[in-house]
Formats: sequence, structure tokens, C-alpha cells
Amino acid sequence: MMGLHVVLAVSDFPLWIRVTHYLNLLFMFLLMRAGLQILVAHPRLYWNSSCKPGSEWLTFTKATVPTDRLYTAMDDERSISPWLALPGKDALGMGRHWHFFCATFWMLSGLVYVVLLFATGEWSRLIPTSWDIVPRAWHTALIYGSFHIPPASDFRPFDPLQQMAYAAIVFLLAPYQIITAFAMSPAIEARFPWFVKLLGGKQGARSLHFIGLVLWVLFGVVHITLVFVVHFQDNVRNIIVGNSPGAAHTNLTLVMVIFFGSFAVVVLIAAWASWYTLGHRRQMQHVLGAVVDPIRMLSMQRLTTRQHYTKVSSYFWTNGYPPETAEYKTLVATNFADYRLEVSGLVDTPLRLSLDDLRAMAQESQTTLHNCIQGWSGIAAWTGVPVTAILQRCGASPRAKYLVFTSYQQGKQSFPQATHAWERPFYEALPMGQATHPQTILALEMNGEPLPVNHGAPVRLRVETYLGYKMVKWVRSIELVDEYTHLWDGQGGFREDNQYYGTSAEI
Ligand SMILES: Nc1nc2c(c(=O)[nH]1)N[C@H]1C(S)=C(S)[C@@H](COP(=O)(O)O)O[C@H]1N2
Ligand SMILES: [Mo]
Repeated sequence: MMGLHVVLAVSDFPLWIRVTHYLNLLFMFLLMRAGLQILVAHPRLYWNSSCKPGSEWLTFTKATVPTDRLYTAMDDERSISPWLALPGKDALGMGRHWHFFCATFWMLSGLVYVVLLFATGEWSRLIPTSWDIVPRAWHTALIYGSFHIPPASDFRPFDPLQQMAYAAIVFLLAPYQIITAFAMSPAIEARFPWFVKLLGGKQGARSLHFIGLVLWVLFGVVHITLVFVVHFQDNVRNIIVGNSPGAAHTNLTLVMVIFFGSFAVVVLIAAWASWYTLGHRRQMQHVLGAVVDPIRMLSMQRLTTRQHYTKVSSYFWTNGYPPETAEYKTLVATNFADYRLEVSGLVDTPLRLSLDDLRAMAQESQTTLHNCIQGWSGIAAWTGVPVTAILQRCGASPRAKYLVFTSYQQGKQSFPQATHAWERPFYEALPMGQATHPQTILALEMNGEPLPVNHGAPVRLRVETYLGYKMVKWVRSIELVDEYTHLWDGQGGFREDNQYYGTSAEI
């Protein structure tokens, strides 16, 4: 113990600081690039939950939303270069897998760093303990401001301005970025609406998270520039070998090679990640999902919704064009008189329910926040039949683990890019746990009116702790199954099959 203590006291940048510093660089770089991928999926930022076109405070698209025809949120999604984003192109699903994967390891390495910081006493170099740091930092700022460089003796090991900036990054900006991230999860928004309201609602959290990104980038640019222009050789030694007396003798060329080499490794990993992911989407969906899914399921699957909004949105984006089949058009023309909801599979009594049958059942009403995976949101009032009532009526077998909701709509109307899936119906498998939540309903009405065709007439699913893509519109049938792997590409839904979205949708 004694020996360890002595080593720590003399070694100013112990190995664990240098390693977590490097991991932070790696994960942050990947996180930012994957974040850009997610951002362009709805390239508009707002301070209101309705996301009405024209109410943005910032847009990253020249497209204006037409008012004379249907324009879906998918139409608005932008493609982005793999040089910028991870993985690039229009791969929102893969960008999200990478973002959550890196966020997990970024938070883990950050946790290790903070715990060791306090366990070893290293915190005392980082966290200011006296207010006189403010005038001293101001003095340093004036030196930099006049394009001079403070003498090496000012760095103990940081100059006051540097110390304040680093402390703010670790103890303010990192938690800020984590808090605004969690506030965007539909499951957390549903369970803790007050928390999201504190941050200005869904779009407030999303905008703040973006502003956090801008601050990270600004810090990164200034930080790396100063490493290069202010006592460069000392910095590189500190970063790579620390500044214990022994480290001072390490060959400078070797230190430089490791320094530039480790930068190159980050760039190579980032390039590989884009290139490999774009070529192996299904594999990466599984590999990255295998890390994130268990954590997400353990922490979020049990959250139930506590939402009771009072004001509905003046605007509500649409995703997916209505079914184009003659069958569906006839249903619309006859006001759904012959509509029958089929319930089959692992049930005692298969059902065929007309709209009148459904209307005769006890109705639930709820005013809730809708979260599309692309980033937009909207508040609406939904009225319909709780899915639990359907489960009771058909007598669900205890073997049933999922409810597969299948739509009248074909893939072409949902995701035109997936040409091979044009003839497949849109479907999503919903775990039994989610199906029996109190606010999981088959909605027949939106904002007090019969469901409009664009929003899923005559029947659409609402699962209020999930992202929108799970809420099948134009529902034709419900099949109770014990697994879904035999359906189409076997990933648990149309969007999972064709857009590589995650299997559960709490974040
Ligand atoms: N059948 C079908 N259901 C669907 C979709 C679709 O394309 N087809 N899009 C999903 C997505 S991604 C979202 S965000 C919501 C959008 O619901 P809205 O169009 O009523 O706003 O519907 C979901 N249900
Ligand atoms: Mo969506």
C-alpha cells in the first residue's frame, strides 16, 4: 500500500488518467459522428413539442414542407456523407446503434475515471477549491487574449483557466449531455413527464443536447489547438507517458510516434466503423444491439406511462403513406362497414371484430406525447380499446409472448427505399409486457374525431413508452405468437427488418 501511495503522489498523470483520456477521445469522436447521423433524420430543431414546420429555431435542410400534398417525416430525412457521420448515408438505425453503444462505454470509462479521481486524491488538481482561481483565470485569459503564452511555471499542472475549463467539462458538460440524452427517451418521458418538462419538453431536451454537441466541438477544437501551440512537447509527454521523474527520460521521438499514432488509430477506427457498418448492417445491428439491448431492457422495460397532457399539438407529422390497395380503398369508400379486426394465433377464441364491436367495448382516453425515432414529436388525445380487453376477450394462451400487429399497408408506402420489401405488409411485434400496459390501446379516435386516414384509420396501435415505429397504423390483424423469428426477415418488425432499428423502442 505504502509503495502504491508513493508512486501516485509523484506520478502526476497516472496510467488510468491517460487511458481514460484516450478512451474519452475515441468514444466522443464516434458519439459525435453517430449523433450527426441521428440529427439529419429530422434536420430541424424546435423549442416546442408540436414540431410545426416554420416554428424551428434551426434547420439543416433546404426542404420546405409542402402543404398541398402529404409529405412524411421519412420524406424529410436527409442523407449524410460517411466522412461526417457514423455510418453515413440514410442509416438512422445504424447511427442509433453506434450512438448508444459508444454512449455506454463512454459513460463506463467516465465512471471509472471519476471514481479513481476521488479514490486517489487526483481530484484536487482538477476541482477548484478557492475562489481566487477566478481572477487568476482572468489573468491567464488576458495573456492568451494578447496572443502570448503563459510561462511553463504557470502550469501546476494546469493553468487556472485550463483547470476551470477541464473541471467544467467533466462535472458540468458531461452530466448535462447525459441528462439531456435521457430526457429524450420515450420511456423516461412517459414515466417522468415532469423531468422532461423541466428541460422544455422533448424538443427542448433535443435542442439542448445539440447545443451540448456544439460546446463539445468548441472545447475540442480549442483544447487540441492549445495542446499544439502551448508548450507542445510538455503536453505530449504528459498525455502519453505522464510526468513522473522516470517519464521525463523517455525518448521524445518515441513519445511523438505514440502520440500521433494513437490519433491515427482513432481516425482509422472511425473510418472502419463507417465502412464496415454500411456493408454489414444486419451483423452490426446484432453485435451493437447485443450490448445495448440487455441494459435497455433491464432499466427501462418496466417503466409505465404517467402522462396526462392537457393541450394537444396544433400540428402532427405523418409517417408512412396510407395503403394503396383496392381492398383498403374500398374500406375507406364504404366507411369501414366491412372492416374486421382479426385476432388469431395462441388464443382460445379467434376473433373477427367490426368497428361497431370495438366501439361497444369500454373506451380509454389519453393525451400523450408521441416520439418518432427520427426526432419529431407531437401531443394528441387518443381514444380506443385497451389491448388487455382484446386479450381477455380472445383468451390469450400463457404461451403467447408477442402480439404481431399487421397493417393493410405495404412496405412501398412505408419505406420506398426498400424495393425488395415493397410487397410485404408493415408489421411490428409487441412484447406481452408492453401490450398489457394501461395506456396501450387500439385507438379509434384522434383528438375527438374518428382516426384520419393519414394517422391510421380505422384502427392504430398506441404504446406510450415506445417510439412511434412500433405503433402500427391501419391495423388489419393481431396474431399472438411465442416468437417472431419466422416472420419475414425475423427481426421483429418491418422497420427492424428493413431499416435495422432496434428490437425494443424505449430509447
Ligand atoms: N402501417 C404503418 N404503421 C406505422 C408507420 C408506417 O409507415 N406504416 N410508421 C410508424 C412511424 S415511424 C411513426 S413515427 C408513426 C407515425 O404516426 P402518425 O403518422 O400518425 O404521426 O406511425 C408508425 N406506424
Ligand atoms: Mo417514426
